[in-house]
Amino acid sequence: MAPSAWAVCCLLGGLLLRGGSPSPGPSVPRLRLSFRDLLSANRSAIFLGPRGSLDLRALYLDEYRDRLFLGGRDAIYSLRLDQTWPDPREVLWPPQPGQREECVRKGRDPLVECANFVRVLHPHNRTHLLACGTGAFQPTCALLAVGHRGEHVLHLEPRSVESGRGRCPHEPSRPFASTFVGGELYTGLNADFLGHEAMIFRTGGPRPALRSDSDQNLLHDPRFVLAARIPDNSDPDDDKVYFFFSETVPSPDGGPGRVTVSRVGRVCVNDAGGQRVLVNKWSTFLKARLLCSVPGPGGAETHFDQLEDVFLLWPNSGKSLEVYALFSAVSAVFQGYAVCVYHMADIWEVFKGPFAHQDGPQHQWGPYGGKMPFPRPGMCPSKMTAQPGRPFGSTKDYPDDVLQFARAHPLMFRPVRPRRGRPVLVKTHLAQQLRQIVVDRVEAEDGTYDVIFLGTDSGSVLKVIALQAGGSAEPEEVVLEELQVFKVPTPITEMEISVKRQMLYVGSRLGVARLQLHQCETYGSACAECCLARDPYCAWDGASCTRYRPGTSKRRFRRQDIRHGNPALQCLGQSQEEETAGLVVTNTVYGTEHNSTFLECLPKSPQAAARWFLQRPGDERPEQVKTDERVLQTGQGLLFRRLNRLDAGTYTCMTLEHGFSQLVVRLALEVIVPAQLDILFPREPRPEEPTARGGPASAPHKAWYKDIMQLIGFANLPRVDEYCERVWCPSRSRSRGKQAKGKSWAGLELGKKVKSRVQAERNRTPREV
Ligand SMILES: *[C@@H]1O[C@H](CO)[C@@H](O)[C@H](O)[C@H]1NC(C)=O
Ligand SMILES: *[C@@H]1O[C@H](CO)[C@@H](O)[C@H](O)[C@H]1NC(C)=O
Ligand SMILES: CC(=O)N[C@H]1CO[C@H](CO)[C@@H](O)[C@@H]1O
Repeated sequence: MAPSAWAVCCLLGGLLLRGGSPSPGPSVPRLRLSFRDLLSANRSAIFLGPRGSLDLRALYLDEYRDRLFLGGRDAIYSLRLDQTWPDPREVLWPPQPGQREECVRKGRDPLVECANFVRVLHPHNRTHLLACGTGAFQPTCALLAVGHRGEHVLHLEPRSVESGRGRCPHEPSRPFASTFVGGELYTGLNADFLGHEAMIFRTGGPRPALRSDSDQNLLHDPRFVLAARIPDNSDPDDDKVYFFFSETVPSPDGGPGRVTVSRVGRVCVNDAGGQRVLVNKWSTFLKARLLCSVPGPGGAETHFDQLEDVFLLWPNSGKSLEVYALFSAVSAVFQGYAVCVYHMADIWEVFKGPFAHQDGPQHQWGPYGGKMPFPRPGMCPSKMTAQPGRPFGSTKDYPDDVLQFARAHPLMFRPVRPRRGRPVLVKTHLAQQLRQIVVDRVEAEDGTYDVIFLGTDSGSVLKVIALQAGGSAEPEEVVLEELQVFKVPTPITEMEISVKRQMLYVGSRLGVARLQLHQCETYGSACAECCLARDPYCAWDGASCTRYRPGTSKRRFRRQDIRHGNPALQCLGQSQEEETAGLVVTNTVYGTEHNSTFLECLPKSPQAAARWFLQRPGDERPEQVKTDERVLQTGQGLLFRRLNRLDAGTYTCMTLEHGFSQLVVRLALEVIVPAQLDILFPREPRPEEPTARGGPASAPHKAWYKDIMQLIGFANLPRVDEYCERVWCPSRSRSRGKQAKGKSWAGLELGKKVKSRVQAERNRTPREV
């Protein structure tokens, strides 16, 4: 960008100095886009409902019907995805009559708790959704008619309203997870009014409801994050519902206090409970620890134990599901986040391994080494168990010793370790907290990349890739973009991706935003900029930065290098064009000797480190500028605290990023020495100068002259018009036509006067200059 005269004059005062030389790390986002940027570029759109806030609690992305369903406070919304955003439909669903009053009477907060917060939205069949809300502390479920595909219908079926106990929590905000499988709802929640009793429930089908055994102490103050059916193999009898949660357990080494650990738990879809023991209770529940840690100095591991969110990356056929999990670690001295990836196959292995066993409450945990009953506890009744002579067609047929064992050993001994044994991403000392994760697997020219979208507590989304350099353990993290999706800082509570639409749907309490996954032209209009962006979605097509699509016909012209982001190789022959296209011109700036002056250089990427070079008149080549007490380099440019006449010359600001240097600005600095000023503008006004009667009074205009002198100097008198143009041109072109001559022209007239004065002085005293 061209440094404006404004920048030169006006930045002198209010400079922000960054400590040290500016070389930000890779975890600084390469591109930061504000709420306004996103809206004005049509990158995002916002829906806050008719009352300015939805109090959003549930979001269901329905790709089959091309709809987005939102559960809010006393209302449900439906938005169409295939038309101009958002064309909403609303259904009001307040609590049952009298319920709000009863909720208040029981001591609950009338504003924050005593409403129907819709927390469950699942597809029921081709025309209906199942919706459940807190019902002002009386959970309620109902069927919601949404119409067939292509229709935009939304209404509650009044006769379907029924109790939602065990299907929806009482509280509007407590973590909770649910999934709908085969007409039944699986939930992990605290099901009682006081919120003490944590359970995994199955309700809603023809089978009797099934729940956790409360004597069994299966779950310790759990925070449920996700529930999903994940088939183990092609046998549907083997299907299981997995729950991801963290819990607070007694210290495993027998010490005092409690510790937080993260878990994956599961139950069989065809679990029917036991016949004599565990009647209407889960007979197949097992859980294992999810480990996510980094080795620290001296072999001590830093554990990330609080599970924040989970995203399931479903593979193309033939590959195992990958589980992306976002963890936090919060201690008095340290706050950090980590993303670990687990292969589903590794989770299955742990469930096939030894059970954790403790001889007594004071004993150490160890692997169970005794004789195992058959069928192995946790196994679903299937072809494997129902062999000839072994008629275990249902968990009701399981022998008592199997059920007793399952009851006493719900935990696996081995933890699940992440892919490559360590996180793919670790973030510490963040200004924000991370709340949500969504991942998109993207084909790029040089490979496949998992683009990670992280939702923060301040209403923004980080778009990140983690590059695994060949063989080395430490992945390289590249923060591509930071997108401020909501205008005000508000925690992001929901995130869903539509790969089909290349959109992210981002929810907070306030409402929901639709966000394009990429907008390649934002990176700039030059090949190098496109390449340095390292965005797997984008590539240089010979003319602009556009969405990369593998296998398109113009492939030959595509330039993309995510791994190294090296435009020197990718953009060979392209940068020449940019230079000759006149993207970088030399501008002249003026400073007064002994005064401060600022040369502005704003790299396009904050990841780039800026370097300044100076070529003095007569020098053969530029030399790097030496900074010291007098000459400071800041994040925005070069600050001369006290300008010296020897500082005059041509300054170039280059940025270095991934070994590729880019010329950002070239400035010719001219230094006006005080002697010149004194000759031109003596301290006392001269008698022949215009006075109050003849024109502008001299004393107030001394400041004007000084400003103009800073701009024009002596050496470049022909440029005075150019500079006046630059200083006044915005107001001039705006007022052109309306106001041929008037007050707004005063400055320009003044400039002309100065010019002739300068010329006169110059003729008189050339040697002194
Ligand atoms: C904004 O984006 C939407 C969705 O991609 C598109 O339908 C619409 O035409 C765009 N509007 C403008 C002005 O570009
Ligand atoms: C969906 O379920 C509702 C309620 O059970 C029923 O009225 C409706 O006919 C069902 N729709 C279809 C397409 O089966
Ligand atoms: C032209 C100009 O701005 N001169 C200023 C230089 O700095 C001294 C003191 O710092 C000021 O008094 C001048 O006005």
